[in-house]
Amino acid sequence: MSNPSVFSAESYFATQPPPPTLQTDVIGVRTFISKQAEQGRKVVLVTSGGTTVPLELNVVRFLDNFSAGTRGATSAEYFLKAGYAVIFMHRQFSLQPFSRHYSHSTNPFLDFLEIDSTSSRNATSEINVTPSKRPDLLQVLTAYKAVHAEGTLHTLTFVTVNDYLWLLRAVSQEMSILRRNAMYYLAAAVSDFFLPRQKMSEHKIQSGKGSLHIEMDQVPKVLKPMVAEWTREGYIVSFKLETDLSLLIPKARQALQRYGHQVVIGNDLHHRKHRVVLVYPSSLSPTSISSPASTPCFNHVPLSNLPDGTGSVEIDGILADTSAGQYTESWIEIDPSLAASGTKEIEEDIISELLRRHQSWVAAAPSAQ
Ligand code: PAZ
Repeated sequence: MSNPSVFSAESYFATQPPPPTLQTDVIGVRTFISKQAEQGRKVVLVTSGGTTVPLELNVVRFLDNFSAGTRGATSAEYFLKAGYAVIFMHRQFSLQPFSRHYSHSTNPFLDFLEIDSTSSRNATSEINVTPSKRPDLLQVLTAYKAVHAEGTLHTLTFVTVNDYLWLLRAVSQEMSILRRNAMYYLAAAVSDFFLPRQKMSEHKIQSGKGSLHIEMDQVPKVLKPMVAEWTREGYIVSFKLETDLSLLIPKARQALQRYGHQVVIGNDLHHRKHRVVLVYPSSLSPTSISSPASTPCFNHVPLSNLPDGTGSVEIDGILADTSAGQYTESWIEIDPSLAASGTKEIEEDIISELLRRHQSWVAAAPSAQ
């Protein structure tokens, strides 16, 4: 660790303690993976929701971010539907596959239930599901029960960025035995800054001394060791969130250039539910397989109000070569009103495209998988 505020992944894991449940979590993941491998399933790790950054050891205050886990929970359902086994690593209490349809704030389940006071079978009244809500509920419940019966969903939780990093490393290392049959879909909104344990105050930070100054350290860029060391040939999909649209494509390209993984999905905060861009090295074009019958609706050209991000660009003080040709973009866009009403979910099209590309990645393995 030459610059004390910039941790390498190695120095991070050497100095920050693992979460107490790590060993138990790893055993559960190992068992799940070996069962899925026996059954010949592909496995995807979906990370979802935001990480917290505690400010005290006895945590009273922490930094957090906006992510509700919608992208991750929704995507996990589409992976399951496609026959993948899913390790769903999510922020505690964020949205989860299936139950997300009945979130306490947007669709409280008590509103789906009625008391049948006409029933005379018991002294107590019976509960019924509101008839108009039954078809949707039946659909979700059927898919949920099927996934449970098949044992294809394994859930892990994190809260802090430290929990997240330790879990990500451990799960990735466990999944590496699947080689190309593993996909990593990193949709969690992970803090870029944290307070190392050694700098935290033990007790609640006291007020009364004027303003509060906290200097945070940069969270190590773990995609680098993830690609180079933790996973073996796995198909890695990272996400890039920006609020400045002009940075989206250059930063996605820069990430591919720096870390050497397979896809970056760029999204901007306010349009993320109906528009994303998949950026990938042009060398990974899935030509070895034909398109599925239900190819999603794509816009292969950037929308007119978006920058195409070609050429070199200065990012974080570094001149990045983001030349077009080396990278290819596919925009996926759905009708915003359909996305807002929940009639259509953009994740359906994202996953459909990734499945095609992952299949191509598996087929292109140097030796048979
Ligand atoms: O959780 P959500 O559905 O509200 O938001 C999803 C998202 C924007 C967090 C995700 O699509 C994403 O971009 N994750 C990576 C964020 C980043 O660290 O750049």
